[in-house]
Amino acid sequence: MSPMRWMTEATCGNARAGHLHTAHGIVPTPTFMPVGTAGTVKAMTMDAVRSTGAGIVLGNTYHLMLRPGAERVRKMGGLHRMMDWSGPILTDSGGFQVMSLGALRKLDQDGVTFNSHIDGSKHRLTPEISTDIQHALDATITMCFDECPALPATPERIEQSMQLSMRWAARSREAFVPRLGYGQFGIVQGGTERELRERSVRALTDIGFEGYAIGGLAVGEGQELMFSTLDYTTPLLPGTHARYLMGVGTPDDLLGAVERGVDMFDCVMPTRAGRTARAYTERGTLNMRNARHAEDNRPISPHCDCLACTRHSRAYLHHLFRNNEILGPMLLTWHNLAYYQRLMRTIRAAIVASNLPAVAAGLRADWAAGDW
Ligand code: PRF
Ligand code: ZN
Repeated sequence: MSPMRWMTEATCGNARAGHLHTAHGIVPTPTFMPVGTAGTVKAMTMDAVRSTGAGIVLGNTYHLMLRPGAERVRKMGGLHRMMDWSGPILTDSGGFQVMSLGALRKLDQDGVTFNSHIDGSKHRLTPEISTDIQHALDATITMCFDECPALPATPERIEQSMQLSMRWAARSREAFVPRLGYGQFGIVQGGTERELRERSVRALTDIGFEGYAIGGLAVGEGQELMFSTLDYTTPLLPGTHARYLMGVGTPDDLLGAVERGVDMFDCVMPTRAGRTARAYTERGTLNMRNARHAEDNRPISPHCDCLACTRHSRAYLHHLFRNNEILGPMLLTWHNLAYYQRLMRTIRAAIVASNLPAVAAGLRADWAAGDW
């Protein structure tokens, strides 16, 4: 029974290029996973998602268990079949979403009881229930059930939460059913406390997972503290396994985290920004509602091969957003995901060519230079 595994292709400083080998295909890393929370990458067909070069997408236990329900997803043939994505899918375990979205949540040692943000109905998640649901969804990569406080929090609160998450990690592992090409990731917690991160890594590597996620960051601490936490956390993790920084981030966050040894990312930023008229480009971000685009016949980015850039002008995107036309969010989500995937390919090629420092300096200079 050979589980999913990650293999190194090249390194450059602490940055790694590799491949994730799964039951649903091979994904080059570093990789960005578009967020498909409710069984859809919002405003995108899965053909469009594929065309951007995405190799793996993310789904959410929390949302899918509430609607349509794990059993319904299973009856529809699993999440891959339901959403028409034959590649790997990673599902988050729900704990983080309960704490950020769920109303009237009540945490105990065994799990968490909460009211649905949709209709107020009462639900429960434990490490066992979350893992079972992720099996019913047929997730390629199952995440451990964890919990984390928003930062800043007291060291006592962070320590208690980390210890609870490590007990839950052991229970999540017990509940996990190994299958060929499938895997489960542990989630490192411990806030920005070095000693707590060390203890968390030790607890997880003692259990043993197919990959390791770094959780509890990008929760209000700021980029500098996130980077300094990564600086001492990634070297503690086994060099043989994939590392995933959960819920991150901006293009600059991704670049800095790859330089610190991270291989996988997910974030709502490119998709959410696409629905609110914000375009990511090689020269920073643009607001397509801004009047300066009203008569601009150039594409959003001269380097982009997405549908918005190859077939339409900034002026048209501006018009669509000003009229609240649904095509605006569709085209701009497509563009933003194409940009994120292009960025990851650029970073990966630089690692393989051993020139990441020069390429990173170029990317940062261009972001700072402003629009063409
Ligand atoms: N745990 C889980 N999901 C997450 C996080 C976490 O700590 C974060 C933190 N940035 C985002 N998503 N399970
Ligand atoms: Zn584009």
